[in-house]
Amino acid sequence: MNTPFLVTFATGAMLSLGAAPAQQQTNAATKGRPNILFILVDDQSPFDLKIYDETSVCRTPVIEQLAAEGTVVDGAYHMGSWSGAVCTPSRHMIMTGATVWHLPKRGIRREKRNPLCPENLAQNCMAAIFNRAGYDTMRTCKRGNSYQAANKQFRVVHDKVKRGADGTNGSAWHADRVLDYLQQRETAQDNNPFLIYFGFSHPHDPRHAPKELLAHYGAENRNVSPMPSANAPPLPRNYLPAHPFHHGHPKLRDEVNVQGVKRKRDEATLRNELGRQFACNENIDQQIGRVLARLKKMGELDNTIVIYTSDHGMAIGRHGLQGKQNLYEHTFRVPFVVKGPGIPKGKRVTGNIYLLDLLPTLCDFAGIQPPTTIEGISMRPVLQGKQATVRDVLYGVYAGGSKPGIRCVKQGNWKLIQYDTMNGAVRKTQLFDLASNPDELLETHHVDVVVGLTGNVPKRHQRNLANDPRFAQKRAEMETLLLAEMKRLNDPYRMWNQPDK
Ligand SMILES: [Ca+2]
Repeated sequence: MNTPFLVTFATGAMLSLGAAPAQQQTNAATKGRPNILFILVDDQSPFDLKIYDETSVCRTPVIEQLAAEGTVVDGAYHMGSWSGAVCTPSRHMIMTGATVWHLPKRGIRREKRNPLCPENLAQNCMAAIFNRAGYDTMRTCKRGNSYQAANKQFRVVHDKVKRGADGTNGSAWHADRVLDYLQQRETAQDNNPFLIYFGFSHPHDPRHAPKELLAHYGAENRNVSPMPSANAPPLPRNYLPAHPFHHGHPKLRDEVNVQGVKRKRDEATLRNELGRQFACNENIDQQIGRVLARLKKMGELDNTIVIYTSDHGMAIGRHGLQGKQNLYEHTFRVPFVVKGPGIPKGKRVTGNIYLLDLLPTLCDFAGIQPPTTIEGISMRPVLQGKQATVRDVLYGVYAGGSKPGIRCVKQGNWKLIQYDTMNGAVRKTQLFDLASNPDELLETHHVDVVVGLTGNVPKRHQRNLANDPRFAQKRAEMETLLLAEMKRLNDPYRMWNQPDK
């Protein structure tokens, strides 16, 4: 713990020395600190990837190599959203390390500014912190649905929505921006450590992917065949033709208006859409490979912390849902892989991390004292194998549709999800033991027609346990825990069965 204070002191001392040239000061202050390559994809379930579901047919050799050379976090989550645009709060949390109800907005109509948001949040975002510490900061990402006041503070910014199938219109464009930047650093002999925010606009819909990859996954960008292609990825184990009750957000774009899917949940449509998703994932994987190869050639890779994650997960047919506006594990969880100096190779850790823990973690690795606006916890001890988790209890929210919406709480293998939506018309509780029911299978997954489609025969106990009297005490415990988390995190709403305050 001594290093952050020493470096902070050193940096502060440098800043007060008016006489020395700025470049010289920075090099001295930052010597020996790691580079950071933060890779963020848009809308990817961890279960798309072989590293999280060995049955997945999605090819991502570069991510698998990262996992082999680094550490995979199994319990990585985004905290949720108060907006249908789940990206927006997620990306605010990544940028600031603040929790979901303390962001500049909180989805309350006619409220211009969240009174619980710290005044100085934008001055303590990722780029601002690392600029002050003498890092070179660069960002490429999709434009929009994020924290513009934070994004613009990177010294170099190339933000555009690039969701085309190929080259200059797709994922390669973002990689090219990073490669150009690395070339410029090399030409200028820039030796400052860098923080590169390497974001993609994919695999977010419409999932346009290169033709050869689509062909591999038996998918079409348009004119979806009414019969499933033999090469298309299989339906997920927890696929349903429809969610058993309304998800709570009427006319939600992601559930009713995604190009090529709309309201359809049939096998051919969903397998085609998964094929498109996997093709986009593989294309991203290739682009990451180009950047990592360049860093290796420059001799920078061994001193670079590489983080791979997504802003949130995705349903695409799982539980009969299509979008990212739910709290099942496929959507509440994110992929999270880290490789870098001092991080064990080929390890898996539970972690229980949120994306908002990223910023304090980066500060920790870079020896920067984190600003007080950061509520996240450094996961460095977890990544270095010194402890298993950073917290015991995880909270999730979706309040972007009818209020109060959906909440979940997770402790160990137990997870409670509650739905209070559609003006009281939907009031549901789900309780899962994820150790024995990791796919969160419901009664409906036991129906013959569903089993016929997925080929997955659930075990008897793989169902929602909320109304099973044997688990009444566990349900009560989890409900108590949910209320405690809602209070702790300043959730402005309460569920139907909770006291108002
Ligand atoms: Ca997203």
